[in-house]
Amino acid sequence: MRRKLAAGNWKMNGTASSLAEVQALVSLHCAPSVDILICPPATLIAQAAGLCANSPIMIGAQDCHAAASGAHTGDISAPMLADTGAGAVILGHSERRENHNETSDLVAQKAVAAHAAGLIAVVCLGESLAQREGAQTLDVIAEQLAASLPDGTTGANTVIAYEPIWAIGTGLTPSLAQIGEVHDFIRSRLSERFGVQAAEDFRLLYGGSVKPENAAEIFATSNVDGALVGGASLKSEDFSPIIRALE
Ligand code: G2H
Repeated sequence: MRRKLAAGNWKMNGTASSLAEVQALVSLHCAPSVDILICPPATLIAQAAGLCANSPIMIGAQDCHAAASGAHTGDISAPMLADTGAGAVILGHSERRENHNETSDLVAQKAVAAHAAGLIAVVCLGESLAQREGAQTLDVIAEQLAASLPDGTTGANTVIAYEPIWAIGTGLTPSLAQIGEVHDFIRSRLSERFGVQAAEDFRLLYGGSVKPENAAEIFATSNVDGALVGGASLKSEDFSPIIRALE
């Protein structure tokens, strides 16, 4: 039985005062029946992890370098993230793919680094609006899924997040049928590659304009095991009801 996961992606938002939101979630969710992951900016990981030290809430990062160390000015490696208290790292978010020209091959290399450091890789996939309108969605997802997951990927070390680019931060969400179609497709592709039993272990998150008002119906959709939440994860008063909708 897959444990549901509510993951928050703060993106490039938050300063020390935002740690009050982490503290609020720690207080509100002492014994959750679902997993909770908060991915603040790297500057806050250590402090956030400290606040969650005696809590089931996990702190994660939003990216890592593929190398463990070296001459990569400004980058942060997976072992460094683990050292600061992170338990997971988001990889291949469309904003990384677009703004930093990240390819699926690079995402796979980063996933290898994350796994080696003991981090759960939250690997993001998603089509653009032009690809959706061109009926290319499943082809794009198939290519990204195949190329972004390295050998050694399991449901224990990896979570898949489906985030249609056109739904990110726009307030637009796909229909429940569209979400279900892609999630069912991802599960079937995982079955082909890793086997039916192993594929059942993967958590498949939906991401893109998830909010308290639409969370319950999204979570009732086929093969949706949780959400990767951006804007609505910044405030505990928004993220907490999303967590509760999953419980
Ligand atoms: C998609 C999501 C979080 P938002 O990027 O990864 O952001 O919920 O703001 O659309």
